[in-house]
Amino acid sequence: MERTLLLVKPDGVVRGLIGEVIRRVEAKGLKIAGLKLKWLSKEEAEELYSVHKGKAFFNDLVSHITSSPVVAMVVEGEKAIEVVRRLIGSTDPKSSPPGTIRGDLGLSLTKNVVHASDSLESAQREIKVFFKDNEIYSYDRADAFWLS
Ligand code: FUP
Repeated sequence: MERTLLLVKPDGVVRGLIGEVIRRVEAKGLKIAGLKLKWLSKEEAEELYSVHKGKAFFNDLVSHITSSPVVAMVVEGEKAIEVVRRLIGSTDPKSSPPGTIRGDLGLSLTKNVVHASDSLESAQREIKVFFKDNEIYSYDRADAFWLS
């Protein structure tokens, strides 16, 4: 099974959208294998966004993601990385399709409600920013039969 990192970003947390994001992950049939509230340090934020270092928007990204705690989830399922990317929608909420998390819940490019890993390599690196191995759990959903 594939694992990915999904974050409810500070704008999602302070706007009271934690439950709405988790609801969509659960309703889709994905499994939440890890879950925590964490306030990132500047260094952790720079590691999370290391691929964007040097870009014009890097400082704004780091400053936003460290402005309140975030909710971090390890989401597990078949093709979880691609499925969660489709669930969240495209980067800019203004043009993200209705039905997606960003399309339904936001307007701002930087404050775009959620973050999700975009590849296996980034998922493995990003999960380590938030979770130790023993904070990620294996268990079965009761409806697994109906979702496979
Ligand atoms: P995504 O993977 O959809 O989160 O998008 P990117 O990795 O391209 O961008 C990472 C974050 O940078 C997004 F949350 C939005 C933000 N961003 C800007 O603020 N300005 C830009 O021009 C591009 C991205």
